[in-house]
Amino acid sequence: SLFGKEITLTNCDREPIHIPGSVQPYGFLLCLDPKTHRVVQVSANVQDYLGLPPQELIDAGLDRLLGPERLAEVETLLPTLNETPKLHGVRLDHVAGQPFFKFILHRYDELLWVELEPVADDPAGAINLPVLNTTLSQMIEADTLQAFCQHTVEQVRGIIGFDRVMMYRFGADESGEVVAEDHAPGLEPFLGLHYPATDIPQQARVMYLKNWLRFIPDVSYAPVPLVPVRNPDTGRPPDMTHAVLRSVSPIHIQYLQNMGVTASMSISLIQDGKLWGMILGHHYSGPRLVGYELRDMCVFVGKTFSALLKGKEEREDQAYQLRIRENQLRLFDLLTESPNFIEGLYQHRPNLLDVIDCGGAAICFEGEIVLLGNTPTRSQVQELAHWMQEHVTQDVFYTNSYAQQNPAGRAFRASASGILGISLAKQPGDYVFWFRPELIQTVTWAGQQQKAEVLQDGQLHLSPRQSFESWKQSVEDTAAPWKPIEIRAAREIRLHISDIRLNVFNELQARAI
Ligand code: BLA
Repeated sequence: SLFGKEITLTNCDREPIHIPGSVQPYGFLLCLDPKTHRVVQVSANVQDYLGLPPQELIDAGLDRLLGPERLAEVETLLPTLNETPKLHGVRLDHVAGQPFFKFILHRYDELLWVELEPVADDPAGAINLPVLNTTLSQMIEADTLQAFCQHTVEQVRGIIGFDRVMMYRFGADESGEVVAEDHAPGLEPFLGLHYPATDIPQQARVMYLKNWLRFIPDVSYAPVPLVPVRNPDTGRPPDMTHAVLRSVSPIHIQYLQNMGVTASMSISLIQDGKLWGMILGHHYSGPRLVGYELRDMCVFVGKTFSALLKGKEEREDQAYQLRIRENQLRLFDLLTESPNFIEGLYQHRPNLLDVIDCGGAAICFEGEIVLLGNTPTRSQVQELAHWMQEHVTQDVFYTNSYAQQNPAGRAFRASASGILGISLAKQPGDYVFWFRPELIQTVTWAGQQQKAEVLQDGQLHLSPRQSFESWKQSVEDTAAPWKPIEIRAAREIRLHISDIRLNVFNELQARAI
């Protein structure tokens, strides 16, 4: 085993997935010395592709595979390489009857990497500019974040033809949620499912920031070792961060197999240098090879998504802000028109529930309590108001985990793990509250009926369904966080209420005089 005795959720982060010393056999690779261009290491399956024993290639030059013309082509490319893989299509002249190979070339870890993939699809049909153009138009024109994600997964599924393509979005705690998906008819939907942060360990996330695409055309492949496994210069296997054939972590292979996945592809989505999410492709009915150009097109879509994302999110925020503002203004009108202004907060629409996304709201006013929507009980709200009086000095208070501040809050975490509260000016004990339910009450998750089995036959049994328990623990007592625009809206409502009360007070005074 990789770690000796035990694989746990925490030592996952330590598996050195960048130096597996082996490849996936849908192609083969050569590592060259950057100065001499001689082969330092080669994957053992060169034998299957070219009928050459790996030992025979060690220390050889590319002239062993290529005739003078093609050799000259490749030789001019080699000095220009960096860590970004470059594609070059080449026929291996010396090997009779061989098809075209795609040469995928890059430079990394003091080596020149030459990866060779036999041509998998019709190269003429690979890059389809009209399709790409339509894809781009749809992505640019999408006017909600949801539509943007949905178009993107549909386009990627159109390109690669997998059974399922999902948009997987990370939260602040690095857990993830399937926010859009496109799948073949008859498959169980994954939309809305949540998975814990530990399903994608840290070192993998770091790697996915450097390398936009992971492709596993055959999940049941047998890894093929490099010969020799260690680079004689460094004494360790070479760093395969940018190698397309990099062999996948056996732990993750097990995870995919437990899900019934037979081929997998994922594309990074990056915002401000951070992993925002990933496009995940699953195929279930056997191996599925996707040619390099089509994979590159998927990377193009991923980069386009990443570039457009900020604009879409800003637009989404603006739309919400507009909705808040409109409801706020209508609420303010109602407040002014109501004979007892506090009635304006709850008796009509819009009311408190419409202004800010929440599950419920409460008003504590001159000893009365009004409840709206999904809330704690009347006496619990009363206690909350007491707690606020004792512990909170700010005019606006918010938390997405009240139970962390006051353990008594656990009793009503289902309806109010999140609390946004404003004190009504001057009057002690008068508050308006908005409540948000515990996240766990509102999410769909994989494996409701199953107990998490961490160890099975001494092996970690991995699947999204099994790993849910650990995610659940990490979000106990927690609601979705309050957004800055919501907090600002609450503050404005507070100011407006105190304004009205001041006006009423002034009018009364004026009449008294
Ligand atoms: C990698 N785990 C991954 C990847 C994904 C997931 C998307 C990226 C690699 C890929 O493209 O397949 C997780 N895949 C998911 C999730 C869904 C999915 C959540 O389809 C939901 C539908 N994994 C674990 C645990 C460990 C672990 C507990 O669940 C560690 C003990 C390890 N996951 C793990 C490792 C990798 C990984 C090591 C890196 C694989 C590699 O690139 O070599």
